[in-house]
Amino acid sequence: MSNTADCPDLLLEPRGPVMVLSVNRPDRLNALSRDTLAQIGRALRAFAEDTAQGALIVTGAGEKSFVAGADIAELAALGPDEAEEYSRSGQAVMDLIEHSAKPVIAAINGYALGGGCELALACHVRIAAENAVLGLPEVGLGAIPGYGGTQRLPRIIGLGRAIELVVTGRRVRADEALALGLVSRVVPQAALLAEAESLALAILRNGPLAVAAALEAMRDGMQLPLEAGLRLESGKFGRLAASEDMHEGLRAFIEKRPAGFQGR
Ligand code: CO8
Repeated sequence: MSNTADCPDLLLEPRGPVMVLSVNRPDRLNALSRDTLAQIGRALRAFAEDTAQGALIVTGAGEKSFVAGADIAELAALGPDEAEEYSRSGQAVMDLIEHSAKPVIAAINGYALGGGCELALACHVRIAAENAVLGLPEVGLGAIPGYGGTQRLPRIIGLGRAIELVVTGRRVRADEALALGLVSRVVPQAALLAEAESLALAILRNGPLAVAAALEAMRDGMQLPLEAGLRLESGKFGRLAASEDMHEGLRAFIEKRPAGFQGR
């Protein structure tokens, strides 16, 4: 595991085709400073360009916290214009995650509060350890979620449930997060990274162009009326039919052999 001079608050560990990014600010429970967010942005751009890396796991270093939020000490010093800009720059990093053509999995290993929960919400898949605690407690600080929480939470768990969580600022434990659909699996803490890795490897056995197209169709389709979403889906289906991968996948099924996808 290494952190580079470029990303001192992150640990970056390639595990074969899966990159594990751990936010590592132990004295702040991995809270995100502006600089930490910029480092995550840089790491994401490097991941996007690295053809050896097919999937990313985002987690927190240590056993207590995924990410305990934005760094409250920094927020306390913001005026109105700065606060809006701060929110926009954090949202841009979350957008990079959500728009990744390669799957990004949040492995939530403890507190995922405020900006930490919003970081997890931007990931394509969320799995949690049994000790995970999630929530958007910003209203208790007199603020609101500013890294996409008011927008992504309702899209993921539905408006009614999201309103209740956001306006109470209530924290939920892993089992309730699972029941709400906020995470898709809960596993013992010791198994979390292995589970995230095997999920990533399962995705990587599929056609990468198809995975990217499916992620994009679901993400963009959620913003569209059903009819437009269906057209979006058909367009992507048609374009995939021009790929070697789709022909390989279909031929491999007929020939009863594993597919050898090339990403072309
Ligand atoms: N920011 C800065 N420092 C933090 C944060 C944080 N979010 N969370 C914890 N820390 C620090 C503590 O201050 C403490 O430091 P010190 O040892 O110097 O006192 C250290 O981490 C350990 O924390 P605790 O002693 O509090 O540990 P506990 O086990 O007692 O409690 C909790 C753990 C429950 C997680 C508690 O630390 C807590 O409530 N943290 C704050 C959680 C929170 O409210 N997060 C939301 C922050 S606001 C936000 O994320 C907004 C995002 C959108 C921003 C938009 C830009 C404008």
